[in-house]
Amino acid sequence: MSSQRPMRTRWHRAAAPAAVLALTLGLAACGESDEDEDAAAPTTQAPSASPSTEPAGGSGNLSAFCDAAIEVEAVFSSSGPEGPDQAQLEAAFEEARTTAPADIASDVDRFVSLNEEAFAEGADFSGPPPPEFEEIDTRIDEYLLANCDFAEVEVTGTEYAYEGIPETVDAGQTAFTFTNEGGEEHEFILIRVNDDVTQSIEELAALPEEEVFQMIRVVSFTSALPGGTDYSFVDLEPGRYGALCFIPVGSTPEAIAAAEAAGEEIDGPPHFTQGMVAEFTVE
Ligand SMILES: [Cu+2]
Repeated sequence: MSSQRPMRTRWHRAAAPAAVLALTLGLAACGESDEDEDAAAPTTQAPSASPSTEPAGGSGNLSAFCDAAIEVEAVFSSSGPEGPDQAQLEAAFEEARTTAPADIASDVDRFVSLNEEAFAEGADFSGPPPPEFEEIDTRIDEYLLANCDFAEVEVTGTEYAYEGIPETVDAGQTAFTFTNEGGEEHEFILIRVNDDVTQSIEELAALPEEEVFQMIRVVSFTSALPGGTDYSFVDLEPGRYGALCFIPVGSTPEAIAAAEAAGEEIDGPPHFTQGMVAEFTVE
């Protein structure tokens, strides 16, 4: 629960493409971030002029809320290293807030507020998210899974493979549930390969960053420690998709904690080079 690694949570979705790149290059993605606990510190709740100061409680339009949740994730996941587009993000947040059913409205309101505070303060997202954020995020995810009419794909990760990814998946709104049944941390990074690209997912993963982002886009970014589960909600369009894990071999929770305490990175080869990579077609 509290053992989520900072870089691997939805709180850091905005930084996910950058993390992919850094890990592709074998660089430290988030090793130098122990002194920024003030980055996400809550400010006093002074009302601002933003439209997000309305009280919690939306229209209760479940279908529109499900759409909005997918849009929020899409805005985060599709952003480049510079972070998400602020106008798109604000619009998606506002749609989620104003359509949230009563059962989940207060969580959505707080989720949006925490994000807005972090962005307003220029948070670099390299520190751990507040525990409150993780709890709210999980409640919203579970609500979406139980109430939205999403197709569901259940994926498990072990050393070093994915299981449960079909060869073909129907286009449309889809919930991916990623459960880590292994002994190391794993991630499930979902990418859409551009139509004119023929390279394998492994070949793409090995390319320099300035090349690969001309050839793919990140659809979602999910990770879990051993025994953990995380979710992503996406609207799949037809095309070629890949899933891959950049976590270095040897990333047990104990090794991760020891490396972080020492200010070091685990330097094993990325899991995708050991077989933790998959490809499927959406049609
Ligand atoms: Cu892995």
